[in-house]
Amino acid sequence: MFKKILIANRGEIALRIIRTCKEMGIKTVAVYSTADKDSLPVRFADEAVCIGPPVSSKSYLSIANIIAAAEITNADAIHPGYGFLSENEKFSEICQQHGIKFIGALPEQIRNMGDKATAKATMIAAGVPCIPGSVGLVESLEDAIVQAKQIVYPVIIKATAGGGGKGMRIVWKEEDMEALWNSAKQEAAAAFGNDGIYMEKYIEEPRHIEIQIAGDQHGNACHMSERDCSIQRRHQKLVEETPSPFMTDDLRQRMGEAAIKATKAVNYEGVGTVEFLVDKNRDFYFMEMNTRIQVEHTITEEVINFDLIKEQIKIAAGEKISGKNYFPQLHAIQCRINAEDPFNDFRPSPGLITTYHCPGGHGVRIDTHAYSGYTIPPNYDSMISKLIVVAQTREEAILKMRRALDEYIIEGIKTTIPFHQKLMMNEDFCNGNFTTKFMETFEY
Ligand code: MV4
Repeated sequence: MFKKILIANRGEIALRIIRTCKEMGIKTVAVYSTADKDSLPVRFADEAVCIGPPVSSKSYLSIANIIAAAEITNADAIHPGYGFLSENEKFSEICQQHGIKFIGALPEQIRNMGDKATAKATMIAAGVPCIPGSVGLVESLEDAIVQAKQIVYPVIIKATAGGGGKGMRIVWKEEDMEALWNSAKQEAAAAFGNDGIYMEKYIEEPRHIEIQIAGDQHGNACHMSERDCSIQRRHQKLVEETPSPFMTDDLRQRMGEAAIKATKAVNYEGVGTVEFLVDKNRDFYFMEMNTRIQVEHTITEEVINFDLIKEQIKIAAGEKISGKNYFPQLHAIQCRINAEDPFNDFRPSPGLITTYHCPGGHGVRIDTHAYSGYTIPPNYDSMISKLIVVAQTREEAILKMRRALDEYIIEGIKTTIPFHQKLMMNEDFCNGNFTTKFMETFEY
């Protein structure tokens, strides 16, 4: 087992990882930018190393600075958390070259799943259902027009280097293709330095349902059922829950099997997520595979009573997983509490937290690095807390979430707490009647 893990991240996830390391008897190294010198991960880690100024490119994204910090402190592994360098092929490879275990996917897995057209081709070959569309990249505008006719409009064109909606365009009719093709290519070139585009049939009003998976170094794989992440705004998830209110036992069985096929197809090592779109007929299609721990891993942990960070560390150290799948009996919901004004287009609201009081009680979990007197720097993601509830049923979980939100007091900044309070009272949400389009029409 590792003796010392460096956490190449900040905020709640850095703290989350430190907690598990402590429970496992593993020493921890926090790295921090000057903006984070007063943060809880820095206080709670055994050692802390400053790796640069607030701007991420010179600190949390600086491979050289992070490797130097690992060498100085003699860390034998690095946990990247989510975001930042967690799905960076080069970082995974450089860790390998320095004899430091990267607690995440191997470089070639990151590369192959990061290129969405390659990922899709891999999944088709493995027998995982995919959305009908182009085979590989679309070479030209003329080619796009020919293929779209075969696929039948509406179609969606997607940047192969994308994900998260960048370089993605919905095309409803042929006469719109040229302008949308050109703008997607331009956006992809600017954002990713790669303007490769592929095409699919556009699925209207889908649900975003993902399967948590794990694979070990010995070829074993298992799944831990689904999370419903359909409540999103501009590709930012707001609420996640498990099980999905749209799920059936049969669909879970089949999506779980497909996710295992995906895991085995890439000899996946570590914990990961296979994202699917599910249409109104409950047909499901592979969308992307995430080779990292996700923000919403918490709800899966609550329903299976299992520490996914611990599992990541054990898999990275070479331990075997049992290979049995998980079909939980509880219901968990997570609300992402962001330092944003939900009544002003979710505008970021960094600054000093003057009052902080968090809810508690049975079935309530909070993952946060916030405290009274903490100043949220303006340089990073605006998520400051995750409020998670777990209960016997979805109805009880919603009641518990309403109660917990009412107890949650954060003053000095604007937060998304009032948004979540309205959402938990919404009839369609409470009936499980929502798709990825929900936020486009939700008024509160
Ligand atoms: C789609 C789609 C409909 N049809 N693909 C959004 C981000 C990227 N991961 C893929 N996305 C989508 N791909 C086809 N063929 C709709 C979306 C989509 C979406 C997916 C999941 C969650 C929220 C979404 C919001 C808008 C569009």
